[in-house]
Amino acid sequence: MEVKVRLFHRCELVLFFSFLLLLHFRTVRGVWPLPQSFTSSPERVSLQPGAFYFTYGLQSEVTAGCSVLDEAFIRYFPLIFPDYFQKPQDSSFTLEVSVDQDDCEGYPAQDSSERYNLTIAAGHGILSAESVWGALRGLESFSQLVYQDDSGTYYVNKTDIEDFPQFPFRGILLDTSRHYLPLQAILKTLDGMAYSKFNVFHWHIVDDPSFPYQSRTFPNLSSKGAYHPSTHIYTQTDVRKVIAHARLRGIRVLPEFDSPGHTRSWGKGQPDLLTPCYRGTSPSGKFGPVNPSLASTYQFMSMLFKEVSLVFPDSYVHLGGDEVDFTCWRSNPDVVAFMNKMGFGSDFTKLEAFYMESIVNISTALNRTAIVWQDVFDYHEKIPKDTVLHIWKGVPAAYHTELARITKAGMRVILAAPWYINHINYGQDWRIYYSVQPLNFTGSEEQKKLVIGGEVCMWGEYVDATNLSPRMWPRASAAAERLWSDEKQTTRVDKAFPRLEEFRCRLLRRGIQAEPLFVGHCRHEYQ
Ligand code: CP6
Repeated sequence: MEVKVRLFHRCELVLFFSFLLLLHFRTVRGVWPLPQSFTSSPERVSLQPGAFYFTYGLQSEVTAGCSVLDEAFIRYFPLIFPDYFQKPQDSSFTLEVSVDQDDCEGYPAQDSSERYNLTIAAGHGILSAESVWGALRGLESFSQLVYQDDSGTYYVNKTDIEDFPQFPFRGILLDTSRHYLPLQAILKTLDGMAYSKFNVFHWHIVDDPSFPYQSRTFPNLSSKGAYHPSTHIYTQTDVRKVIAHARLRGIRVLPEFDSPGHTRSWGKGQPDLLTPCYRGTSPSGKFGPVNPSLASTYQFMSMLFKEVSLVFPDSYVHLGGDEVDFTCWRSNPDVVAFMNKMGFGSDFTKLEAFYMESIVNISTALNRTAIVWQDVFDYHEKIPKDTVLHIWKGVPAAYHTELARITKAGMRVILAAPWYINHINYGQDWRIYYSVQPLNFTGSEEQKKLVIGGEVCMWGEYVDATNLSPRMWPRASAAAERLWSDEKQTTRVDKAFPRLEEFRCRLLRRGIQAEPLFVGHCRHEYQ
């Protein structure tokens, strides 16, 4: 009798300690951003790089020859085994990948499934997904589960993951107009994005200071408008490389050609596009926004966006529409005459609305869904219903009002306002990015469904290739977890801290210069 009771006690203790261990593995070792459902056992399986295999499952619609996954297997091998050296092998491990749809030659899209299930057992793992894009997310998670002990042996714990993103749109904006970013800096950013499960590269490719996009239709735009006509441009080949690199990582490329404001550089290579500003009765020699009173403007825009739709495969295009200054339009007699002809009186927001509506219609005719900055809604609530509004105002906290106001009108939104990562502060500002609650605004369930995601913006006034990476990482990863993971499981910033520290060390190990969160060290420092 006594023996029985003692045994029972011992069992309880064992249970208790395995529970503690489980908690330990849940909170310390693991995957960033946190999977929706994650169970890990303290039982570990050793992995030997020389006897580790990726295979396609027998039921998989996608098999060898699928570029997205074949190339991902090659990429992930050294990420899983960072300092691989040949040792005698005695047991093998196979990660079997199965995908339901053969979407290997296509591009990731707004409605692509990124869901995956991952099970790790002795000797093998099973990764299943509806699409190759989901399989990529699962490979990333798998690569983050593998660790080394002090002797260098690799292990993975027995694990079950069921995972899918909270929001379908998880973007990063790079601004290549304020400073030119060399192609390598963009490609490296795409690598970092894949590690944090971001899926949209919003390329704010041109703006006032420079026009680096080399257009086939209008080559003068970059030959006259770029910082340098041949070294500071993105050729068609460069753009194709960016799109291909992104596709292989399940990342969409969303080009932005911002107008009618933010277009000073366009004027250098395209005469008569911008509005000549007047001082009194004569032109001052300065130029303002795109001239909305000329038919030639709309012909030019049609041709430019026709080209954009052929070069960029994504079905969304960003049309800008932010921060238009009316001073120059107001000064120009031709614009004022056009206002009268159109019956706009002296309300320049009507003129701006007319212009944006024309540009949105041009992109709709090209089968593109338009994304515009929220300014467009502020002066034109009747914008076509499938247009997506990009919320950038309301920093630091009033963006909830903006979300409520715009979704109330039934419009879809992307939230950028709380994630202006080009801003820097002393201390741990990642905590602010992490604590954003995109759905914590007053509104119906229907309204909440209209929040399709969020975006981290890296405006380029003070950023070029020298400081891009440490300013981006790991702070952007804090927003990545907010956009991927279940908000209820990721409320505690103090719990996120050791996980983000570990993830930051992983970024260093993978050659991404990510700044430290606080005092400390990584087992492998940045080389
Ligand atoms: N460039 C463009 C910018 C900004 C916007 N559009 C911007 C404005 C204010 C802040 C940060 C960025 N630099 N084209 C607004 C969307 Cl605080």
